[in-house]
Amino acid sequence: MSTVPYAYTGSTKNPKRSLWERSSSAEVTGDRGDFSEWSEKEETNIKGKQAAGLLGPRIVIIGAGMSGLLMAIKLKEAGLDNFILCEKGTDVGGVWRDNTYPGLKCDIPAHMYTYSFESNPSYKQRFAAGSEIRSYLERVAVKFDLRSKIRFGKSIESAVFDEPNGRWLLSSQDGETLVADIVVWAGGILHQPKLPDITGREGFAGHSFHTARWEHRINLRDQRVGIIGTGSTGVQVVAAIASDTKHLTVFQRTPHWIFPLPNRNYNLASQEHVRHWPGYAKFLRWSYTMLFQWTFARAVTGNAMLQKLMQWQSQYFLNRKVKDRVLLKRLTPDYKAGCKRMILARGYYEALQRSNVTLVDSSIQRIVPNGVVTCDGTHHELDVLIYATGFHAHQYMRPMKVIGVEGKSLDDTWSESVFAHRSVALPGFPNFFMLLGPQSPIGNFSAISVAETQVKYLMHLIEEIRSGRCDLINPKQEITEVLDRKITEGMSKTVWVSGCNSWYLDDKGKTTMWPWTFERFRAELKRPQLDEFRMTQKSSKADSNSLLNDPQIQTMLTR
Ligand code: N01
Repeated sequence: MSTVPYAYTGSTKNPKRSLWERSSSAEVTGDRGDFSEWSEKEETNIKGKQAAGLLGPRIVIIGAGMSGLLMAIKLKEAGLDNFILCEKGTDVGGVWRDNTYPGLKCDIPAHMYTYSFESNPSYKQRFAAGSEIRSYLERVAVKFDLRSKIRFGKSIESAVFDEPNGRWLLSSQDGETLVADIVVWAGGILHQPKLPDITGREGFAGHSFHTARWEHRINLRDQRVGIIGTGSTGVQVVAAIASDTKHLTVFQRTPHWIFPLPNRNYNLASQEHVRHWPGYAKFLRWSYTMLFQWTFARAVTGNAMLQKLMQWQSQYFLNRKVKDRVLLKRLTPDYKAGCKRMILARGYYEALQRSNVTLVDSSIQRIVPNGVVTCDGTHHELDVLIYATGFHAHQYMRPMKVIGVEGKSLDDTWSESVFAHRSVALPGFPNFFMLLGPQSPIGNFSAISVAETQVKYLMHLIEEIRSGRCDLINPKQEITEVLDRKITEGMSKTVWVSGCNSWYLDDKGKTTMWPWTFERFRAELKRPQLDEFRMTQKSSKADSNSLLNDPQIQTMLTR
């Protein structure tokens, strides 16, 4: 196969520009022009498109999970083929690839968790198993012919804005440097497992692991298992493994509210309906979206009546499932429902009342080699310890180093708190975009709907670049500050700040979510208002490759 490098010859508007420039100077350690992943047919296609001026700017998408795949599909649809996805893992799927714990289910109705343009007739249940969603995403990657665009095992460690040349230089862990005109970070929110800071954790002598790194080789049967954490994940795990362990000890720091939305099986006939009638699939997606939009999404963003109704239903569910007054009291939260993310799950309360399960709500004092010691002095002997302790939700792309205009780093920009311009961009980081970034609507809602809104918005911005109206798009600092202030003010009405601790809050107690309804988010992101951005041309049209050798930049990258 030919491995002819495509030489970068000019600005993003130049139809003869590169597919992927691998810079040839000292900064780059990869071989020049090794396009071994590209088939000859693809190369011919690419050359044809280059000649026709169809390729457009070089775009790197970081992450091949749900939102990265979506971005890629929409770029392809728009004829913008000059992109790759860099995926640190070995397959697509993001959190659905990483999380394989027993009991993993989508905690919103799965027909709502599909792309609007691609239904999934194969779902077997309303709350589909994680493996079904993973298979769906794998199928989507094949159907939309994205796999050849994905560089698996490529973890991007830094992104530096090469200001003189108006481009981004991305370095991966294997020493390669990629050049991009546009970067779209699609790395997800809940992808960095958080282990608790408990004395003695390292000294535990049995098997221990985080739920997002489940050790399937360990057979839990005949083992004394402990699990720390009773959030959405812990509750699903407990319900699934309780009957498969010799003894299960559940360490609860705070009880969580559970909402009783029933699951249901989809039989073959119902799957066939979805397969053959696209209108029916759309109807299902729409009706669940409406249900969640008009209930949960409103209950948490200021509708006091709906919040009370949600809490009443959750309390009623708990009262019905737990008859023991003492246990009932220990499981009843003392904060408003929705303050922590509402759990939609079944089977947890039943599991807790099994004879081989113990709920422990005394605080953990320390972990010892053969178990956990709680503050009441009890020593809980364990063979296996599972951490269902959540994720570093406020890290976003970090620890990746990102350095923007005038050498300002992302760490400095976000030193007070994370924020974004309309959840997708950042002042001082031109052409660097995010999906599901800070201030995106999260909570009990479909992240796919959120990502679709953001991708549509970004496609308008990318079109400005592709068409040549500008090379660089950078949100105005002053506008972002005003928007950020409004969002912070809007937060005061949400239930998230009503007096509980959750992953919605950062370590300063600030939430970094969208505080209003999803409809408002969609309306505000319908199209970009271009006067919110500085749209400029590159000062230089010739790439040079000295930036990564700059000692100042090198210091920042190693800091
Ligand atoms: O994490 P969490 P999660 N000592 O942060 C406890 C999504 N999700 O993985 O409540 C003792 O909610 C902590 O206690 P407390 C969903 O968005 C989706 O469960 O802080 N305990 C809490 O109980 C969800 O919201 C799906 O007092 C400690 C738990 O660990 C998000 O992921 C399925 C502790 C952490 O709960 C995160 O859920 C599952 C310590 N030192 C999850 N540190 C699907 O849709 C933490 N805890 C498939």
